[in-house]
Amino acid sequence: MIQNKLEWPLFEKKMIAYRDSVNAELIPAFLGDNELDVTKEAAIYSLTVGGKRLRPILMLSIGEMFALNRDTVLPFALAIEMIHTYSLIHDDLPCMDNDDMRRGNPTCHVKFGEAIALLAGDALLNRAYEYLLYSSLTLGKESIRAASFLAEMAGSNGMIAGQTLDMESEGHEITPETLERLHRKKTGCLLEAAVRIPYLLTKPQASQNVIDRILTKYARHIGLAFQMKDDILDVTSSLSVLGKSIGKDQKSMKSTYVTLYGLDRAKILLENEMQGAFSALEEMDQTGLDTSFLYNLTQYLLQRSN
Ligand code: GRG
Repeated sequence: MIQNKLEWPLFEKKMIAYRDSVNAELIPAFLGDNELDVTKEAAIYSLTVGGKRLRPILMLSIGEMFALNRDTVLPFALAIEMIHTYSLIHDDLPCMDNDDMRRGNPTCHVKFGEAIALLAGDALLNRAYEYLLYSSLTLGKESIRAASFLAEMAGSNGMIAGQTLDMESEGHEITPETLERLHRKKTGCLLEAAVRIPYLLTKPQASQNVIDRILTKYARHIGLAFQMKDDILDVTSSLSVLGKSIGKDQKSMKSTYVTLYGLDRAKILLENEMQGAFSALEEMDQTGLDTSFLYNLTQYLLQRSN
């Protein structure tokens, strides 16, 4: 059993503090000294219309768990949110999922047109690495290694491979194995980067990689759980709560955990993944790390309504 759990109000207070600090630093990091133009305006629109900031919060809180200096983790927390936002802008484009609503607001291409939305995504992706590479000049070798890992997780064998499978799977039923592979890549890889990068930044010795193994286990379970929850919300929630169109997957004949297994079984699969995540946290707890915030965050993922 995990020893330390936070009282829920304290957890919420910490979540708000993390989210506020990300929100305060995200736009300055994206814009730098550059002048605004319509592409940057479109990118800033998508960065500021909402978003739970889950990936930066994972990074900052895990960084704290390892007693890392916040300035070491922050560039990664900001860069991963830029990459995540680029992926959502491109995912919503007419040539991909063709969505009108995201984060409770019109999607980037609805607001700014398709060409500018495409460029806004490109701008976010490039700025994320520009910002990281520049930060690495002072942060050193480990941060270059961590940036390379982020690129791998977001790249053509990671998130983009997942999106490719997603595009290919439209219009026909896929096997449960393909569905799992798709989501391990599309949703899971970026979450895995968020969970493992703070540890990579601690300059771990090869002999300590038991921690990395536990973090990987934790990340992979929350990755699948996150997607299962997303699929469940797609049929049980509403546009006003979720902030994006619902029932889209079924309309575009995409296989989801709900279409393949049914709602009740999808809920059981979600519960199993969450148990896997909690068991990884218990292993982490036994190494002497303070997993209390992560414990509550994992519960929050299970309970989230958007
Ligand atoms: C276009 C290369 C490319 C990739 C797109 C992430 C992705 C790949 C598509 C998003 C499709 C989707 C809705 C996946 C479900 C899980 C997910 C990533 C949801 C959005 O993440 P949240 O809930 O979003 O963290 P907020 O808005 O809170 O940041």
